[in-house]
Amino acid sequence: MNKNLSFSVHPLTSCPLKSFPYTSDISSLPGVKLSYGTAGFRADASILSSTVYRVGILAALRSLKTQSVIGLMITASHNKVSDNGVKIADPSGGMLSQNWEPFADTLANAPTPQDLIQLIEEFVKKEDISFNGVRPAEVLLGRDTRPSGDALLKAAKEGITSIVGAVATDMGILTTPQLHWMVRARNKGMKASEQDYFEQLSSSFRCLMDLIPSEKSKFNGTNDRLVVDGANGVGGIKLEALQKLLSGLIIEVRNDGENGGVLNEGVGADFVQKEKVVPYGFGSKDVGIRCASLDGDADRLVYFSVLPEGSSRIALVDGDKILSLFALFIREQLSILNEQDLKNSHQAHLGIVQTAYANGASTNYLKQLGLEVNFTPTGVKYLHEKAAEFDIGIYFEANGHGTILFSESLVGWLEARTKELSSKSKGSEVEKAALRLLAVSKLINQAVGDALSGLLLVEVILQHMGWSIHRWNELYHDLPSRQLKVKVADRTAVITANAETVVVSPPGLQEVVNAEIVKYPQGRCFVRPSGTEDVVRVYAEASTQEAADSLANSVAKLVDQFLGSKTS
Ligand code: G16
Repeated sequence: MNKNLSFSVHPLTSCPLKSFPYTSDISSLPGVKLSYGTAGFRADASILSSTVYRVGILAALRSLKTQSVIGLMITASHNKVSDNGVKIADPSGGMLSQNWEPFADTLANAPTPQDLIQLIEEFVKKEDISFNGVRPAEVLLGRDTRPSGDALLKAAKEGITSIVGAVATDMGILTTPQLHWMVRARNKGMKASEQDYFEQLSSSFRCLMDLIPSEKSKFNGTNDRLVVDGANGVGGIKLEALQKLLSGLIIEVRNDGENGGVLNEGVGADFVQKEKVVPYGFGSKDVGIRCASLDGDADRLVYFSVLPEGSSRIALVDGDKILSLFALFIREQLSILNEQDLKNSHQAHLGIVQTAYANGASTNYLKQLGLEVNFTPTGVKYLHEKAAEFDIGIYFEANGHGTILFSESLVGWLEARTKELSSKSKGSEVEKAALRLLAVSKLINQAVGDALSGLLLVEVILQHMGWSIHRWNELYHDLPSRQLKVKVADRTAVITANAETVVVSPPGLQEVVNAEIVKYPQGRCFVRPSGTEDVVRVYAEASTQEAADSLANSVAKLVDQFLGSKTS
């Protein structure tokens, strides 16, 4: 390992690298090809130090280029505990600009130190990146609770501080959305500590609770109780801290990682959503209680209730239903403003964004509400970008990853209008609707999907509606569905189009999938390569569970025939 290779990145830029460790991991692993993928690099933690070091360099360069604070999060989210990963938060708090992903890929896969140096030199020149001596690069670092996080954090710091003047600020163990929130807040000149995050969430939650119409029944008895599965990750720990600032809600956190449970193993949002069974620690004692599940880094949220049959089955309330609940509430507030506020020049445009995984019944429901529904490929980066085109854009993946975006111009208008109304029409329905929307824009994470802020918004909307989880779940009935993973020799051989609904390569695969789909009433099925795991995913929907299972199984077999099983 070449620990201290000094060199100058580009003679014109005065942007030298001081040291160059972790160079050999990737080149010593023939056949390993890393891709920035759906949400950053992910792999077995033991091979990631080189990658994390290199992403540290990338983060510092991104900070110099944008003259802003950048975030670097070490997490593999819903993946198993022995995996880890690394991703970048851009100045807005959103995902790394897609323009930089090819650079991230080549950087991570550069086989030798010389290749790496050359790549950086070329990129710095092309992007005209320099250190002007005034504003050094600054990167905020976060990590989840994975045991490998500490060592990888060190690698990230070394990568960042390889760039002259660059500052790496360790924000500690965080949820992924907390780090994204902090990056956004820092770049907006706002207070950005964890305490500030908790205070913003709790004060906007309080504001929404105070605005619940008095005639609506507030939660009582078992209804003010929520039991949360923390996936044995960071989310449960943070929720326990946050709930100290909340009133009107009793939260019991299970699987908070304290009792020897393993991260994401038989627990967490991904497990609950895919397997549709109770997570570890839940059972017949919980029948009738509102339950929620976070994933390993708390960027996903699903709800469920335990079914009374004495089995481990649940009624799942997934990301699509969370989206529908949010859409109903936002639509209600917007229609008050759009119809009753004569001074409303804004007439905000509400848009919905889903992926092909959205249950067909949810899309029909949203369309029946008269809402505009858009589709993007899987990956928050795509949904977020689309949602940002609206005054209010609500995006959710069925897996529970999503948020609500408010345009700056709408937030500005709401701020001004609520001030005007507080002097002229205090207590009016119009004022309350504007205040509610403003509070939602502060409660719900504007940078990325956030299970903690999403959970608080669900809770307050249920109280606003006077709804139980069962009433909420009755909004529409999901079509039975099944998701399968197929291990193949090379998942990158699958290329899709039309928001991942059509396979364009390998040739002929889509045709045989189509021939299967037509055999099933209300059949729908698609095939796509995962961006976070080395598998091809198959999703099928049909009028009965048996049919959905059968469609998914036959298509999985076709995928296997076309692509060949993985040999390892
Ligand atoms: C990440 C992305 C999500 C995506 C999920 C699964 O979630 O942020 O947008 O839905 O991976 O992606 P794929 O099917 O490509 O593996 P997380 O929660 O793991 O960060």
